[in-house]
Amino acid sequence: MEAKERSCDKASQEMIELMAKAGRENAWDRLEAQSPQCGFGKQGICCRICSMGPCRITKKAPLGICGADADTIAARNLVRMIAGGAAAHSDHGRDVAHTLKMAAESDSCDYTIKDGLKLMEVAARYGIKIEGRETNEIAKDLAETMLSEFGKHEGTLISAAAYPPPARQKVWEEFGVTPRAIDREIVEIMHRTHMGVGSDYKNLMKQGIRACLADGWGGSLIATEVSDILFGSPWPIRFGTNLGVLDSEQVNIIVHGHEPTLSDIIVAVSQEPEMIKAAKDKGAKGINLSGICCTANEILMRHGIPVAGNFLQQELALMTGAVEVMLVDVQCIMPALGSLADCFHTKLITTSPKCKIAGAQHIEFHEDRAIETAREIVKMAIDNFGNRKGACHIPGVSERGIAGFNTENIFHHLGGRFRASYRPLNDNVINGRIRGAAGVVGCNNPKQVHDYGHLAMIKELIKNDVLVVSTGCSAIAAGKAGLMRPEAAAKYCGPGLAEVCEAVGIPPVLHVGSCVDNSRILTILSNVVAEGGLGEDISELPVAGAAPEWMSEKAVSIGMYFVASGVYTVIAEPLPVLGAPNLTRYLTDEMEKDVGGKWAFEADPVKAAHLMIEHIESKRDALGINKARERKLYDMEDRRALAVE
Ligand code: NFS
Ligand code: SF4
Repeated sequence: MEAKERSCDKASQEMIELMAKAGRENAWDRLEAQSPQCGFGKQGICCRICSMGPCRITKKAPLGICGADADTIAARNLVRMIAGGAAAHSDHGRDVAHTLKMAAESDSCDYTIKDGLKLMEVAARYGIKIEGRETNEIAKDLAETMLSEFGKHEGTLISAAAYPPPARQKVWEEFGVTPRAIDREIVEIMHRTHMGVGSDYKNLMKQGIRACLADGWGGSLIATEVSDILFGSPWPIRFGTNLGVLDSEQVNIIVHGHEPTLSDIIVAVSQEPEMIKAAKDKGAKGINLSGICCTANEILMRHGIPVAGNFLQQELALMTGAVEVMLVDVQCIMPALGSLADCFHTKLITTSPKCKIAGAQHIEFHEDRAIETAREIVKMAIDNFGNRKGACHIPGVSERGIAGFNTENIFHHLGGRFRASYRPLNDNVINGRIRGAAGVVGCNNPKQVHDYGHLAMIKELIKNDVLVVSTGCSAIAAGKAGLMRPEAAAKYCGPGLAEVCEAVGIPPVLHVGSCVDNSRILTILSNVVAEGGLGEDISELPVAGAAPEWMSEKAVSIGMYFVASGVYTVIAEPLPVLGAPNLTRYLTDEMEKDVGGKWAFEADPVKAAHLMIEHIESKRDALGINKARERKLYDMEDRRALAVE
């Protein structure tokens, strides 16, 4: 298969070709070796939950040995995927909450509270007393309250009552899916899907819904809020992206994975004058830090650190031969990196006790000696600079853009300096300049042409005046394609969206962070509802979601919490349920009656964009904002409202 059938990204094509020439294997080659993939797995109708099985559902054998049918088996498999995804996000949330507790309790901790204002806002939502108290006391109470949200035995999540619109909370209450404790919902999935517990697919899905809500409005939201408190809230910031950000003359350190606790400290340490001097002593021009996957997004949003690439570029980055250290924590790290790093001087370093990889060196990272460990790792990279084997091969391809948008600062950008509110956004949706908004998020998947699904979909959406917010590997794809430059508005947008973007100076695709930061999209939607004029519930908004190249269990949890929050969500690779007709009908149709949102599966990204646009227009019709109205010219007041510094 030719490189351009594998990726539409120029830098990646170059590296894929290089790998082929060098006889080195990557995810695309392994996909070919795995093909054809198992049809039972694909359709979700293989069960190996007990040792009477494995059972596969066929016409001849429509029931597993225990009597489970296709709907039961596929539903159990799907909710177990949600458990995996919700666990990954939420365990990350737990770890940052724990770091907050450490920062609050000790003055000598390497972490401090960087955003005191956000701390107050979040503490107030959690019902913590603020007046007359020290920052550290408030932070400690908040951290402890958050940590108890994971395992409490009574009540429901505080955040599920503190963030979503009241109408949304009522939908969940009536349907019986208001999340209780975060860990509890995940454990209950594992219980309910054990052999011989429930077989009613709808009742199984109901628990999947409750668990994903505990992720989106619980664990992930905690990860986002606490990261802002500890590492600083993002602010619009320029950045460079793609493999061309690597520099053959500098010591290259790539951080890869998800949690900001380590990477944020690496940012600080790699800028220390002694470290830079040490690098220069070894003949390098300096230290060049970059990121891959969501940990990249975390330090991009807060420090403008360049992004070397998204999920499918992790092997390609190593192949440059220019990476001294690739430092990984958890999630989306291919085991293949171990043997590939062995072919180069590159040191692959694992840091989490949760993640050890064959072929990698393990340097355990503990929050209580963060700076010390970070210095040790940066020094290893510097010492490794002289060990490169042969010439580096870095594609000369990179792009620039602006990232760093979040729930709070979109206020400033769309509201202007003197009108910090969502009013101008809502007004522009109501008057139709912006038709609506779409969240395009998620992974890469070698089954699709790398990045193509994201880019084709996003371009079609903005061409039709739909504002796009993006996270994760999708955001990286958009950044690499220049869609996060403010100039992209004139080039790619319909006239209404272009007008708004140009007046405000924002790109048409707003980078709102990592995958746990999909929680920011939830809080943005809550704010839009609260601002008024677009209905009472998220399900009434002219919005849609998509993960055109999804692959991970986290993406299933994310998709499901969007759907369960009332958002129509389209994905390319179908959920593994197509062998279960009733379950498929439930997810893609009937579920809307229960929670206000539903799934759609569409492989063609442009067709998928049109499904989203149709949905947005139908919501506009229902809101009564599509009736023919005089389109007033942009008056002075509007301009003032949109002006930024
Ligand atoms: Ni999200 Fe981030 Fe990328 Fe997918 Fe993986 S890095 S948490 S799961 S692949 S977007
Ligand atoms: Fe087969 Fe039922 Fe056991 Fe699954 S739980 S492997 S369907 S017998």
